[in-house]
Amino acid sequence: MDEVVVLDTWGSMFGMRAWIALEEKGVKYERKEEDLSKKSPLLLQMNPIHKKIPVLIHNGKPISESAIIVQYIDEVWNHNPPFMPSHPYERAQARFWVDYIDAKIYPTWNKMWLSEGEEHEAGKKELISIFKQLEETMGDKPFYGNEKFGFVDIALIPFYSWFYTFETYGNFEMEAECPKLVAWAKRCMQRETVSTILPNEKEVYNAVVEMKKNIET
Ligand code: GS8
Repeated sequence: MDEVVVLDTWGSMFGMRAWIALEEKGVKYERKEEDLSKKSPLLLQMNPIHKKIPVLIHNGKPISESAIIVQYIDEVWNHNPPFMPSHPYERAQARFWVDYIDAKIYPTWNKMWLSEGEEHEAGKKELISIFKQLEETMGDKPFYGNEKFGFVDIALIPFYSWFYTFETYGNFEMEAECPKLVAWAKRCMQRETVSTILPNEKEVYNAVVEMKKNIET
């Protein structure tokens, strides 16, 4: 019997990826909530390099970095439909877009939410252009470049619970800017594995407002 533990924090788009992947594969696991202002000895021991969540602990062995965790889950629990496309070229494309998501969304949001004036405006424009790019490359299939829910969908859908926060801080509307992307997100939300895991968007926003207050005081 496999022992599977996930070290996670509420609201983390990276933590949600591991969580959705496990649910999709029907794996039994225990989720341990980490307080990032007071990291547990277990987190420090299991991810001594980055000291970040999520960490998947499979039979005592740690795996870090959410995109790597999702691919690991796909390889280990391979009795269920794969997240990865079967063709090597399509797999490379999927990895490219997940890498793009990781390199762009969170760093751009991070630049935007604490800044004002020109920097804030530039960050907002960049964030919208990233989502427009993702929307364009998504294609016309029901899921990201694919007929089936897969790797890129798992990597991107957690950000949907942050759309309201991005919109509110950036003063724009995702549905007006990227209608296809929002339609895709709603399709993903029809899956129980996604809708039960993604937190309420207003709660995410309130938590971010609190975080900002704490940084500013
Ligand atoms: C990012 C994880 C991350 O940023 C991944 O797993 O994909 N590239 C990694 N984790 C954050 C919480 S989510 O904002 C974290 O653990 N931060 C703690 C810290 O930086 O000290």
